[in-house]
Amino acid sequence: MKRVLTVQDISCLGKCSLTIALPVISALGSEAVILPTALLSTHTAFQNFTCKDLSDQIEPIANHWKGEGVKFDAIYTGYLGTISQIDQIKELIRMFRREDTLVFVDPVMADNGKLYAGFDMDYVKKNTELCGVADIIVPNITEACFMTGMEYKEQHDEAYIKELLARLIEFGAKTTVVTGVSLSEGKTGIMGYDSQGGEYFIYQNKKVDRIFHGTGDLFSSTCVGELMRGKTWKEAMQIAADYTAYTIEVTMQNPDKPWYGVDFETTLPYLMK
Ligand code: PXL
Repeated sequence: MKRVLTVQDISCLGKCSLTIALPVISALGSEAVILPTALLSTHTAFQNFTCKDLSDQIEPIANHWKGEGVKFDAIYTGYLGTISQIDQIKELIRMFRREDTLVFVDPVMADNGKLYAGFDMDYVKKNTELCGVADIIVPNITEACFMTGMEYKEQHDEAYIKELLARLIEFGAKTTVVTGVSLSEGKTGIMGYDSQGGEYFIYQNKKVDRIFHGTGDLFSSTCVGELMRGKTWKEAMQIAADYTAYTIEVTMQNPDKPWYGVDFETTLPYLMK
């Protein structure tokens, strides 16, 4: 069985980061090993959330694993807390990366043209460095704009995304995928570029005009799980985009849906098929 280390926060309530990564990766048949970077009462879209930084746990946990001879087939990072923590995660990757370990970085820090609460341009710079050591990165358009210095455009075309991809590739990841790409009216999806094959990939789905938290984490966790099942990056991205779109559609049909996340619990059986 493949073993995936996923490094991100625990938002106790909110359906995002580890509370999505753990069930999704497990459902897709890989062992999910978690390294919580912070403990929050909720995700940061709530008011008055509590947050306990867990940076001081990273090194002792990593050293214990090293002593146990633990090996990972993938290391998947998501929402991290602080600049110094990103340095710690880079060191963790250096410690555990083998030739065939997939390093998948979702540089979670912004959406809809804005940085999430608590992040600034120094954090962006540090997250960009982390992207540089990854095999695959999956920023949304906002994150890609902050990292590259390009203007954020809600309305965009293929040429604009190609320019974003060209600049992102310079950071060093082998495969770069921009999410939240809408190339025609009523559609949304992804556009990616693989620098080894020199190939672009576009995949579009029906767009739902409502933003849900945690959908980026659902997309990334599904990609990682599918890559571990042997899918190519293009297949994994397509499955993850379809699954995320389907989950949003199902959530919209639930009159009792919580405002803070999607009903991935209802759709997990579909993903496993
Ligand atoms: O879904 C991304 C995410 C993860 N973790 C925390 C967040 C967010 C998005 O807002 O606040 C704590």
